[in-house]
Amino acid sequence: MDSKQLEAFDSHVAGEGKVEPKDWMPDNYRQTLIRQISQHAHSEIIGMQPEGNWISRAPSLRRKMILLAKVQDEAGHGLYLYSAAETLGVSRGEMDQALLSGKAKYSSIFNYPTLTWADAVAIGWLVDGAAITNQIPLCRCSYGPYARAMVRVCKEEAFHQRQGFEGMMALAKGTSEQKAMAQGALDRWWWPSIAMFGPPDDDSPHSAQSMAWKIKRFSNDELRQKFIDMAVIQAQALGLEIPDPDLKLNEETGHWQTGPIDWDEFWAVVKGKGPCNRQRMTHRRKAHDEGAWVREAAMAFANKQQQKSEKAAA
Ligand code: BYC
Repeated sequence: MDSKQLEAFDSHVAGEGKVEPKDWMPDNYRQTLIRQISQHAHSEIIGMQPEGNWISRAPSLRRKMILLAKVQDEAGHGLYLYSAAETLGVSRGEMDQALLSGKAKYSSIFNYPTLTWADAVAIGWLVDGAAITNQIPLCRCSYGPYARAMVRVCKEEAFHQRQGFEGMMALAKGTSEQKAMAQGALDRWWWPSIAMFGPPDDDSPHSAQSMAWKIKRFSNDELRQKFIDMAVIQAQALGLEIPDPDLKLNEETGHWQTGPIDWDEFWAVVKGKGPCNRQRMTHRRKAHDEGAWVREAAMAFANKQQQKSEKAAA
């Protein structure tokens, strides 16, 4: 590696310059982005499953239409992100294989089941709320294609979060059974949602370098705290109780302090031992196999178009 190139790269990034696909970049920077962007894309695609399960059982036509549109949006996010990762020289096929073989991760949060309609709604409120807290700073990521993809993703996530909160409000202000459903969903999704920000800072191997490269703008714990401060106030507005007897406002810092997070559970889920890991991957592999004919047809069509344009140019 040429030290002058590295120096120029570091000072470009330090001065808030964007890195574009054809620019020189250190190999570790490229590999870090491929890892993060592809895993982010996989999370969007696997993330369609827990909510998708409720499309046929949504309680009204309006809720069904909203949920269908939201799940389609998540597919779109996956596609923007796979495209952004492809600009770094990795193919879609390689990324698919990494997911299907279990080499690449996806977000821990999608390995939990959606037991009731309220769970599907709580995903919109809490999981999309966590996602947007994490993703707004990514709009300022140093890698141009990722930052630009995030701008559109965040606009859609903001809508998703609001529809989730509105759905929770309808349940929380409904009958006592509906309110109990909303509380049950909050009980199930609270801890997984705050763990979703990743391990604590002193146990996060990638954070320091990713922050130096301005890929990450805030640490895992900083983003987690931002989310907790927002969600606690929202839970109060809903009249629901956060399932944490140790939760308290720290008067000095102005931040809400939680009890201990169960990191053993988090790592078990990341390593494949969550309640739904096996189901999510079985479903994904089946969908991939059943989509083989679509990929073949798309390739045949692309080849035909290319031959046509080569013929026209000859
Ligand atoms: N789950 O050093 P760390 C969505 C892994 S999609 C599983 O802190 P980093 C949505 C991490 O990958 C939500 N694994 O890593 C979709 C690393 O392992 P590897 C996804 C996790 O990268 C549909 C190891 O732990 N969002 O929002 O600096 C509907 C050490 O961690 C998790 C994104 O992907 C986890 N939760 O920071 C609704 C956002 N956390 O890779 C919503 C983009 C950590 O070395 N990604 N790990 O094998 C990021 O911002 C960062 O990659 C993370 C982790 C904050 C997630």
